[in-house]
Amino acid sequence: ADGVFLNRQISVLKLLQHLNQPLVDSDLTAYKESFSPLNNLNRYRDAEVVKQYVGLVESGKLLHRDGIFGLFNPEHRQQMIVLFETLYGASDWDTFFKTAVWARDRTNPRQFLYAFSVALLHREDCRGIKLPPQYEITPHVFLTTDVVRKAYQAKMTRTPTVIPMKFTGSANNPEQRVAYFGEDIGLNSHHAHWHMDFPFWWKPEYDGDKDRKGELFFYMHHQAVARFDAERLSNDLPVVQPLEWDKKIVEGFAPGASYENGQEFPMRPDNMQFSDLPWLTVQDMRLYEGRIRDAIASGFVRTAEGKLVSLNNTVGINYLGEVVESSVHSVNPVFYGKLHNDAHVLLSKVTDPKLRYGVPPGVMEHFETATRDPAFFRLHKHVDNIFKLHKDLLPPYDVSELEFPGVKVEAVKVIGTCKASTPNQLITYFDESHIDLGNAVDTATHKQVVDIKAVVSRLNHEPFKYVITVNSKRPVNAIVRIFLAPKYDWFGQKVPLDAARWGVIELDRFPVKLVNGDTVITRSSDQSTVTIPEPKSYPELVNDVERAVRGEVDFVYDKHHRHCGLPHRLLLPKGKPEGMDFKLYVVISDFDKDVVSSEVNVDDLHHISSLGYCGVLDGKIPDGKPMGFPFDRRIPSEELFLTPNMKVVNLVIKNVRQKPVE
Ligand code: CUO
Repeated sequence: ADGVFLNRQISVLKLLQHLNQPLVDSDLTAYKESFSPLNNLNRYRDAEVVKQYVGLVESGKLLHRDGIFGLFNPEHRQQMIVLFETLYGASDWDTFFKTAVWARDRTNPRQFLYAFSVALLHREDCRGIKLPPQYEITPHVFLTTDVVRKAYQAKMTRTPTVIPMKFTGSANNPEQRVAYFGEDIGLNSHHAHWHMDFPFWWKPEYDGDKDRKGELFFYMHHQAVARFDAERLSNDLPVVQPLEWDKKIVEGFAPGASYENGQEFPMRPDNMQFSDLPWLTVQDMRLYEGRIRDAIASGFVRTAEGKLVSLNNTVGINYLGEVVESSVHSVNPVFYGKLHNDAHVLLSKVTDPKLRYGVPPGVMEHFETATRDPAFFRLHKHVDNIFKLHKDLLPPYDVSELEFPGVKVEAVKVIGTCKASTPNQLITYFDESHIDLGNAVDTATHKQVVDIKAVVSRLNHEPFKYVITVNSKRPVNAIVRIFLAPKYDWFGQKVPLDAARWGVIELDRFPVKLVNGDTVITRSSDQSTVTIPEPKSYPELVNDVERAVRGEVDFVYDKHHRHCGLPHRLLLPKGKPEGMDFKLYVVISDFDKDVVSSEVNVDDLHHISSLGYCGVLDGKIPDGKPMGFPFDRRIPSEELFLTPNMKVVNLVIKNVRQKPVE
């Protein structure tokens, strides 16, 4: 990486340190005095928006620094958008960064962080810059209160400490068995970043066209639910039941965490019922959902102008995703409401719906924390069922859409790289990961650094590779799509393909060139295009850049770096100690038919990282097939479905106590 980039990268890291306290770094504080947005109005796309933001600051109307920023709170969000537009509209890096420094100490820290992060992720001149992990910038919202308390103790006594963090709940709660998944910090980070890359409040006038954002909303959450169900089956729990507006929310949840200002995240007891909020009733939810269901049944949505838009095609899901989420792109937010977003708020406020007790927002009201609550998956199962209704009304793929004439998958093998590996048997285990708590307790002015970390247990798996032998009658370009599905349901019954298909987990999707005759494709698990590698911890990242500045190491500049993506550790579901049966599906399709434009070249796609669940940041998603193809539609006949370009093999996933020897 060059000096300009390194300078930007280190500036960002410095800016986000100790966000709850005023900046002390002298390199940055210099800007605080020397730069003023109002004196530089010609350096922004929209001077009015800059004036609006400065006006908010000066009038004292901005959310207090000690307040709790909630993205679903319309006022908080509007303020954040004004700051975002100011930062995003800055005409060059210099203006952008100086504005950020100006805003940092004047804005609520998490409100600032959100606006700054989204602006950074979308600015052309910030491509490749790495944000530190969310859970190390604002550790409070990710950590349990007891860990934070212990961290303070360690700080007071200046004792370097490693504090074990347990999953919330107790063994009396069966849901506890899958807490390792919902509470995984990497999963929460992936989810938070997905919503930063595809904000529901993203306006059409911002540039960057957010290709298939509504469909991605469906698919990323659909996969999260499918994965949660596979984890549940791995732990002898039945698949998650959808929430219904009129039924009890059976599972409670106690986050055991506190906001930076000391207020506790509310706990929800078992069997709560949805109730009306002052501005939103449960009846509204039924009404909006009824309209959405009517739209699906009739095969079209009605736009705000009264036009009918057909859903009976491959783009129908995109319209529906925007409507259900509901994003600014919804064709008719007044008529269809904000079903999914409002459900997050209803759940978050369910213990104090009349706002009588000043209870702060629940975990469901922040994308950074939502997946901790089992109700997150129940809500998204409900939402997913709405999408399923639509997909089930589309005609099943016929053979001509499934087959790839002349191409036959001869053999599929999955091989773990551990010493004791058996073919088609993969190993998962739990390992330990450290979270740096420097920003939870350190004071920015306190020079003496005490090493304080939390240690959490995380699901991981042995590295493995797929070996796929394909025979082709001619040299041709292809896309390999790999999926995994549990073989048996909770009752121990074999799952028929038409039921299993909705629960398949996407493991990988990548282009290949097939030669005339046999091609042996070898693909390692860590190349997966649904996952991202483990992010570096905050101090590690700082250290790497500082060393690169001194010329000691090279800091790899990757323009295509993504923060969104399932943590690679979670690629495989846990499985069982005695081994759990899965089916692995390999589908080879015709690259030239699938890609969105003839200009997409097989050789140009290697930079794509977490395309599967996170799409792309610029331009069009190269793979034009509906997400989840070919499992997204009904499969009336297994025999007709499995054309020669597909193959299914049995796979066993075994969870062991200790990391196997590589
Ligand atoms: Cu991601 Cu409900 O959209 O959490």
